[in-house]
Amino acid sequence: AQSRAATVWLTGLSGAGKSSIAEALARRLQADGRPVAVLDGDLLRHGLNRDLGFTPEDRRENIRRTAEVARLMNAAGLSVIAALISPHRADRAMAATIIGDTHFIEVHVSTQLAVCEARDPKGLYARARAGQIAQFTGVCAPYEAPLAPAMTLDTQHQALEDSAGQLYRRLLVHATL
Ligand code: GGZ
Repeated sequence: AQSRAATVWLTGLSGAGKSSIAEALARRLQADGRPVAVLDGDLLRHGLNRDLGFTPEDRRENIRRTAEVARLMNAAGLSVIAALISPHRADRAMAATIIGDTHFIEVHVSTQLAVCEARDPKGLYARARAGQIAQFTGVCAPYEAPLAPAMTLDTQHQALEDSAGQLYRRLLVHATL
């Protein structure tokens, strides 16, 4: 089958491993000579989305802008790996509509809260538990898991690099990217 540019959309809690999987997957695809860009929520919030916070409205706008960028990149022939918490089903559905349902591959990085919280690489969960971060996903703001993701990656029982490899093989088998 003919490969074509699409967007892999990684959703999951803070600390679930989305960014690491996105970078590892991008390296594999780039090694194959496939043009790919990573859109990381945390990084976009330093530039394009620096005016946005974490209210439901701001998260929705964050996801809308990121999806519009992904759409433009896909149209230019560049595949995209997006890594955003994107905690609301309705917002991910909006992203799918913007990008185009047939170009949107939803992947749940399903690492459970207790594991993310034990990792706490940036100390954000501890600060959220101490009441120092409002609306922190999983602590005092909701996360709605996908009901029918294209794939679910469990980073609790396998290394991040193995999750990336699993996703990479799946994309190749389906000639998605
Ligand atoms: C969730 C927060 C918050 C709150 C700061 N809730 O794991 P990180 O630290 O490095 O990446 C997270 C990032 C979340 O940005 P997203 O654009 O992915 O979120 S969303 O899709 O919901 O718009 C986290 C950090 O920002 N962070 N405050 N209150 N994550």
